[in-house]
Amino acid sequence: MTPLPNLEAKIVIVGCGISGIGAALKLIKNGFKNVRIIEATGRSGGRIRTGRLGSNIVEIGANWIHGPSQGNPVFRLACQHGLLDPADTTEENQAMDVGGHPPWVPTFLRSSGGEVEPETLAPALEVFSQVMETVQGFSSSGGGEPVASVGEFIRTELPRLAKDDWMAQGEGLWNLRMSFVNTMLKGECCINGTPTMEDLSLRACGLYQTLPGLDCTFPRGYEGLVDCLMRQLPEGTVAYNTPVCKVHWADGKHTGTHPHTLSQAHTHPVQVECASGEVFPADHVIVTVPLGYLKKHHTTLLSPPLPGHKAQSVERMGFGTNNKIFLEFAQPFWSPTTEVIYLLWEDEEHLRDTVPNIHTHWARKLFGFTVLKPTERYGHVLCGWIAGHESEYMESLPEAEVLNTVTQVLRRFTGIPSLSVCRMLRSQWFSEVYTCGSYSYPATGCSAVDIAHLAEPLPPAHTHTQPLQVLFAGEATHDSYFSTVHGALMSGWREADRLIAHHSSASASSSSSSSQLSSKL
Ligand code: 6YU
Repeated sequence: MTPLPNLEAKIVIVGCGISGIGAALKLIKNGFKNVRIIEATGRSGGRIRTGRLGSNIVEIGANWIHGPSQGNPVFRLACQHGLLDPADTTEENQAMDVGGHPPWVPTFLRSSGGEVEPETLAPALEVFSQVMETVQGFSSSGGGEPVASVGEFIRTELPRLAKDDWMAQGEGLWNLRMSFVNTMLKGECCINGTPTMEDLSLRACGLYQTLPGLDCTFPRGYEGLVDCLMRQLPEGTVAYNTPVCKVHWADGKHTGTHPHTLSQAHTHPVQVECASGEVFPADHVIVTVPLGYLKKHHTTLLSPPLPGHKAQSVERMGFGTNNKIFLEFAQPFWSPTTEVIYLLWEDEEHLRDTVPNIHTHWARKLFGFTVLKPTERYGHVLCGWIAGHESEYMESLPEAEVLNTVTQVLRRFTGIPSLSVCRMLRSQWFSEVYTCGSYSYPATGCSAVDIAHLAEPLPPAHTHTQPLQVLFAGEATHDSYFSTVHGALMSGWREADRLIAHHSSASASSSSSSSQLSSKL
């Protein structure tokens, strides 16, 4: 007979994003009675956040279900709760394999004003795609990379494949196609969440796995999913506006720093100390704070601090910024079929995805805009995408300055001097004190081992005297779906399963030792 877990164990989850909510629900559904979530802010959902631009809903954080098919638990839950457009859930959509790059209908605008025909850029797209495929090949074969970063590889490989062919067609065309390559590099910075492609590990970028399915959105907002899950939690599970400042645990080497009396520290090995002074004693804590927050605070958040190998992986793994700038227009300047508008700067140094001067040129890092569809639902709204330090700088500027700069850029690229924006809303993920950026990426120098270290619980090898105490979940701890909502959710479930298994085996060994004892008696 399978032994029953100790359902009385006190479990505290730090963070009420999708990974924390997922962990709590799984534990409660498995009968655990003492599960609390402690959340620093006044809301649930973390980086899933739906906002408003006038009467439109817009996603400030996560946008799409990446790979909406049966292998994706976010898709399954969204279907169960009726949160998607039926047209997005067809077998046909689920079977489409887009490899993380949905085939959007593009419009290309150039900095000298006006459109560039897609056919003119087709050879550049072909070469760029070819190089990116080679990049994936290195990662999947697990070795033999000639250089450390994806950016460095592209800088050496792309001109080798492109130069003679494109040069033969004239310098103007060569330059235009190289501008397109810069735009694609800036787009990849947004997708991967890296400041530049030089920061993305050639060895590790292929760890990220895509799922089949044509990416889709939540017509009534991503936060609808969070609301459905939160309704299943018992009332009072979450303590809001309660930042955790220290997690006290026992590694058996350091003398305790527990803020509570010795007797309480004895009965509950972990003490979760909050900025308010409140202390939550626990048997186990699941820490789900974003990697950006952990990078900044890990030396003080845990006492004793993280073991060296885990701290090094926290520092080595990347956590970057990707922001959105939503713009609403009275009338569209794009065609009804356009799904993405790319900006091609024709006067830039080739093969560069950073700007020469952030203060004066930050807006050049915008790779372009996606069009919010369908128009009947959203009106005429574009979403600009900007990654990296340029994006972080943008956050620091007054809203009016951002609006003015982006309007100037669009006037220049469209050649419409009267173009104006009705409303603007931007995200500021780097400035969010409990997030410190957007999502994780495998930085140059990282490998799968670093992600494994991030997910490793404390103490790493638990024994009867050193029980399992601090567990780690959150998107950055998922070995193949990091940087996504489904990766975050699955990481929360993984840690809940770890605790369920831990308590089952603990009760198995205690029941077997008690049966050994009774047989002796
Ligand atoms: C996805 C998408 N998407 C755009 C943008 C962003 C993200 N993602 P949470 O942060 O949610 O929760 C932690 C909680 O902890 C939080 O509430 C804190 O307040 C709290 N906390 C912190 N400190 C605390 C303390 N001290 N005490 C108490 N509480 C504390 N994902 O699937 N589709 O379209 C996008 C996008 C702008 C910012 C996204 C997307 C990422 C997800 O939003 C994110 O992973 C999860 O929501 C995180 O949940 P969580 O629970 O872990 O943390 C190589 C290669 C790589 C290839 N990567 C490409 C993949 C593409 C990913 N793309 C994403 C793109 C967009 C546009």
